[in-house]
Amino acid sequence: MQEATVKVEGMNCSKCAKKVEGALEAIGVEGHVNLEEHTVNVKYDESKLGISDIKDSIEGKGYHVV
Ligand SMILES: [Cu+2]
Repeated sequence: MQEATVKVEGMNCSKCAKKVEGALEAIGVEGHVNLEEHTVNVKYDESKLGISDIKDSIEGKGYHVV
C-alpha cells in the first residue's frame, strides 16, 4: 500500500468531501479529505494504479488537483 497526500482546490463542505471520497472509493482508493487543509490523504495499491489515476478521478468530479 502506498500513501500520499494531494492538495485539492475547490472542496469547501462535507458534500464535496463525500464526493471526492466516493470517487476514490470507486477506483479502489481509500481517501480521507481534510477540508481545513484542502488535502486528501490517499492509500492505494501502487501495483494497480498510480497517482495520476487518483488525480483524474478527483478532477472528474470538478475539483482541481494542485
Ligand atoms: Cu461542497
